This record gives sequence, C-alpha cells and structure tokens, in this order.
Amino acid sequence: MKVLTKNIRDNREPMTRVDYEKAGGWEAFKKAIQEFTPVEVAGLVKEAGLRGRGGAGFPTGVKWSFMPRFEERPEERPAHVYLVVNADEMEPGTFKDRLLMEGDPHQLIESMAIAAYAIGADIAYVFIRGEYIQCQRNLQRAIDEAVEAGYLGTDILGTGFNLTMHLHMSAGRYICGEESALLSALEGRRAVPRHKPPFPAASGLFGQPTTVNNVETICNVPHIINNGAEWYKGLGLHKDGGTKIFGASGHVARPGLVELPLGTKLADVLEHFGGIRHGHRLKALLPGGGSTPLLTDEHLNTPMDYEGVGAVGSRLGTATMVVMDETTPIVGVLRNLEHFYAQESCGWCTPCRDGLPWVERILTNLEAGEGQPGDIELLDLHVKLLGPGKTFCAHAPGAMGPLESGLKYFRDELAALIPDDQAAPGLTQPANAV
Ligand code: L3W
Repeated sequence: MKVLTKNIRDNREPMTRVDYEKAGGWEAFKKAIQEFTPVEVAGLVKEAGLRGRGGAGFPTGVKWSFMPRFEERPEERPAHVYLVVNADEMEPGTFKDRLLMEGDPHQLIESMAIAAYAIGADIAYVFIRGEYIQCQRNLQRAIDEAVEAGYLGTDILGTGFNLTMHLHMSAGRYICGEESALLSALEGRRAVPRHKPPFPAASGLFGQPTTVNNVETICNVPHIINNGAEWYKGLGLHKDGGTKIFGASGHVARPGLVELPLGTKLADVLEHFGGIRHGHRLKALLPGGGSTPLLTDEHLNTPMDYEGVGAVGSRLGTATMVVMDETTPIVGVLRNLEHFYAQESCGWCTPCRDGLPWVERILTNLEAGEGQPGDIELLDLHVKLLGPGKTFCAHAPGAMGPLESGLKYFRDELAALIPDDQAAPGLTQPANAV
C-alpha cells in the first residue's frame, strides 16, 4: 500500500519537478486553488479525519479550523499568516519524515502550498533538523524548482494567492520539536515552550496566526484532495483512516520503514520487518518514540492506530518502533531513555530539571547493582510528580510514559536488581544523586 511513498525510489534519489508532474504531482494544488475555496479545502481534510502524525494525533482539519478567517474582513488581516512544518525529527528511534523529505521533496512542497492556501498563510517555513543535510539540499532544490514553475511566489497561477517558502535549520535541541519552543527558536529566541493557550492559531510565530503541522501529516493532503475524504477514510483497517509510515529499529530481522494501512495489527507490522531476529522472541517495544509507554507480547493483536494503541494504555506516537527481544535488560532501556530526557530538559521548570536527573541516577544505581530498598517506590513517586499537569510542557510527562509502563510490566525484574543486604533508606535522596 503506497500512497505517501509511491514516488520514493530505493536509492532515495528524488524526482525532478518535471518527473513529479508526470507522476501526477502538483495536480492536487491546481485543483485546490482553482476549484475550492480555502474553507472547502480545510473542510475536506476535516471530513477525511486526518490526524497529526508527529505523535499527538490531533485532528488536522480541526486544527486548521482554529485559524482566523479574513476573507470577509481583509482590512483586519495581519501583515503575515504563517504555516510552519515541524521537520525537527528528534524523537528517539524516529526517522520517517527523513524518508519523505529526502525521497520525495516535491510532495512536501506541494502539500505545504495546499495547506497554506487552506489556512490563508502567505509565508511557510520548514523547521528542519540540523543534521538532515541531504533533506535540506533536496528540499531547497524542490522549492527553487517550484518558484521557477510559478507554484510559489505572487499571484500564483493567476489566482491572487501569494506564498513564500523558507527552510530553517534547527540549532539542535529535542525541545525544538515542541511546537511553541519551535516557534521561539524560529524567532531567534531561546527554545523554551510557551504557555498554551494561546495556541498557535491565535498567537503563533511573531504573535501572528500560525499553524504547525508535522511533515508526514501534511504529505497526506494532496492525496485527500485528489481522491476524496471517503477514499481516505477507507484506507484504514480500524477506527482511524489513512496509511501510516511504520518503522522498526532494534531486534527485528530487517529494520527500516514501511507504509501500511492504519489499524494493521502489531504482529503483522512486525512481520513486515521480518519479525523478531532469528531465534529470539519479543520482550517489549516502544510503539512510536521514546515517550510512548511500552507494549509487550500480550499486545500483538493490537490494531496500530491512535484509538487501538490508546485502548491498551500506550500511544501510537510516531509509529516508529524500537523493538527489544528477551536478551534486553529493561533497566538499561529505561536508564538510556531517562538519560536522554534529563539531558534534553530545557531547565525551565523544577520537576523536569531536577526530577529527570534523579530518575536517571536511581536507574543507573539499579543497573550497577547499587540499588537500595525503596528505589522502586521512589520511581513510582517520580512518575506521579513528573506526570501530566505537573510540569510546564509535555517533556517530563512524556519521559514518564516508558518508566511507568516499565514499572508495570517488569516490576519484578527491576526489584530483583536491589541487593538483599542493602539498608532501607526509605524515600531519601540517594547519596550520589545530582
Ligand atoms: C487548539 C486546543 N489546538 C491541542 C494542538 C496543539 C498541537 C497539537 C497536539 O506533543 C506529542 C508529545 C510527544 N486548541 C488544542 C490544540 N492542540 N489542543 O494539537 O497537541 P498536544 O498538546 O496533544 O501534543 P504536543 O505538545 O504537540 C506531541 C509525542 O507527541 N511524540 C513526539 C514526537 C516527536 C516527533 C519528532 O521528532 N518528529 O514527532 C511522540 O510520541 O512526546 O507527547 O499542535 O497546538 N485545545
């Protein structure tokens, strides 16, 4: 099933603009701006039920509907309205947007042009991960070719629609992927998250109306315009419509990426990667990034869509899985993840800044055989104190996702790491805590 990946060659050499047009490219854009009003395009995307592919699964058409409309009151239109594509793909284990940008950059540029039309934006940015050098080259070439062909610029195809597009290379922090921190970074300020509300549609880039969408999310848009909302909904096998780029790294036979219908069962998704490596069995997996709670072999029948994974206490996230077989000590997995989150905390709020290094230290001690009675309960307490609603943004609650599920499914394995001869310090801070 290839929709978003149909033009992507094995060597990822992207099509030229002319080849992309021969394959049907830019037809959806022409149709959108010549046959539909912006509100109609946004309505179609809403009807299709497209959900955000960056991790949260928020309905895209609903997000677009929050943008203020100036068609009836042009005199109130601010100097600029913005579309920002979040291409800062830094989620652990996640490499799906890279494929789309490297292998089919024209698809993203066309998708952005349609989305900008739908939300009334005149300036669009791709905020792209600094390390994605080849993606940057391919996208810049595609933008230049689109300008040359008259798909970007002023009075596009004689419709009066204007759009300028820029690439912005991220200076490189995980928190830049959080949309409000991303907007701060794009404004040249320190990348700390902002309070929400106001959401970006009300006050986004430079305080102006802004929509932030993930790369994969937005790449669905031309296909919805070309084929309709019903077709799109019908692609899914369970409750959510469309396809998804699934990925796997770790202990599968053939790590990589594959586009499949949303709602494909976990066992079948794993089969596309050759299953668990020969002679081994599944122990646990992160379904879609470092912040998604673990799944185990009891979840193999789970339909992999937002609803299906949500129903078993996790999240689909980015759907790029990190897979672990029975040889993997869970303490090492958790320590590694919490090290990442502690290091990437922006430092703005105390629970996140101080709590994450503490969690990392407890796990490091457990792994080194230096755990103490009370450590497991102390980890439980951190799950509560760093959970949803306790911090300024979703960073620390996200970091608690795998920890909480690790404590749920592998509690005995973790508790067994505490040496029997340790004194019981209760809930005191370990002597060597930072
Ligand atoms: C208006 C409301 N808009 C929500 C919008 C909001 C945003 C979108 C999702 O984190 C997760 C995070 C990572 N009025 C709204 C509203 N919105 N309520 O909807 O918002 P939210 O708050 O649910 O999530 P988020 O803060 O955007 C996203 C997880 O995704 N994740 C990270 C992935 C990282 C990558 C990457 O590296 N490329 O994808 C993976 O699981 O942990 O929990 O636009 O404005 N009432």
